[in-house]
Amino acid sequence: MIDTRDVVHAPPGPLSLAARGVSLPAAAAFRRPMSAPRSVPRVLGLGLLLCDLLACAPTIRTPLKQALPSVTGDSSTATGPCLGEPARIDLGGPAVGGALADLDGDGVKDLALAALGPGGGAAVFFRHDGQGGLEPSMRVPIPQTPTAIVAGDFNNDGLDDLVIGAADPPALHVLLARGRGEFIAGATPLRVAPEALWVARVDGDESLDLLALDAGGKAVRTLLGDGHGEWKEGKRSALPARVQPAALTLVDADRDQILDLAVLGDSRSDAVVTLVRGDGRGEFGKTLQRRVVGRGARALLGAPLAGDDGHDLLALVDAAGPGAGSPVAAVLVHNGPLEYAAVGYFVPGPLGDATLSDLDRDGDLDLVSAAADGSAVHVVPGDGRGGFAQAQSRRATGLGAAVLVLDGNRPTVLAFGPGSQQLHVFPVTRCGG
Ligand SMILES: [Ca+2]
Ligand SMILES: [Ca+2]
Ligand SMILES: [Ca+2]
Ligand SMILES: [Ca+2]
Repeated sequence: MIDTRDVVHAPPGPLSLAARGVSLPAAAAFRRPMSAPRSVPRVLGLGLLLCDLLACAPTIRTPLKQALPSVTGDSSTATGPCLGEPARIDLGGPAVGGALADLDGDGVKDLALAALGPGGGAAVFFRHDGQGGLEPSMRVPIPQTPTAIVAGDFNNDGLDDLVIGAADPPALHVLLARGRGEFIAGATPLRVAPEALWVARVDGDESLDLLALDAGGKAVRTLLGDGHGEWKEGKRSALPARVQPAALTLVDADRDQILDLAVLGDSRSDAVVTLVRGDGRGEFGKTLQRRVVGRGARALLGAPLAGDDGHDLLALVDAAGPGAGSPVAAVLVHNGPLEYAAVGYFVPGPLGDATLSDLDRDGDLDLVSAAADGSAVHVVPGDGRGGFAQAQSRRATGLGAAVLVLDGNRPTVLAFGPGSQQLHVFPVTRCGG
């Protein structure tokens, strides 16, 4: 049984780290030697874009493995990664966000979800066996409505910590790891509830900061970390359009070693990627570039899609342009400061959340996306040059529109989100195998 009696939550107020520890149930895993601390996984952001996709010839410098587009759904001939039947874990309510962190100190990333439920908000912990097996571990009550959860080593001790955004009233709950599955809890009040959170270094020092999307999606604000697990509200930056949490990312678009903001939003009938310059002090002000990428903004991802530059962008939109009906993934390959080459691929859709992970371990990031209506999870193999092959879809009901990939010896795809009371755990298989 999970015992949460020791869980301590300070009410919103100055962060108190003197609270008692929160312990995960003892398990053999706790006694295994810890591996070296791993760096905080960050798939942040990105950038933006170029030309109207339809008018933009593919100009990626390296040749693609295949000619343009093609992707329209299931295929039995592909050899890339496929998803098996999902296992379902009841959450008692919808999860609003998930984060991967080594909760028990065994060197394997575990899962923490921020969820709603009959008993109120909670952080729900699952221990990961490294093979895709998830064991429910603990449910830590959050005395407010959780809105987002992120993981990072916020006090620089080599242990993964968690931050949970909350509303009613707005606050940031911090769970600092003490090792062996124990956490110290604290909270700090915010002026505006965060609809989503990102972990990044935005003010030039070595400690991790947070970027929060204001409820309503019209502005971001920086929450500057002090390296000890406490936060100070930084600058507020208005966004060029109302932005969904899945449609914002951080990339260094102008290559000045400072992260910039990339957002995908709707402007009139266009979906536009806007790159906004970061000033290195936590403010994002000057528009660097604005690109129409189609119609119907869905999601924006930043990652090394072609080569090792790391600042390419992938925008998911409902259609390439007026009169077009198929959802499109617009890939923007970063060729230099503010230089992008665009190419589009048809994808199954419409899509909700998306993430990038090398599911088949061939060294190239693959796109994992959830249908906006929670009816499917799609896997689109990437070729490492900005190209994508045919999508493979696993359909089921009530999946939720959020996806995460749990890495380990076997990558595992997780689907959850509003509209679903469950966590769905998909094994990754080889198609046709
Ligand atoms: Ca672990
Ligand atoms: Ca830590
Ligand atoms: Ca920059
Ligand atoms: Ca791959």
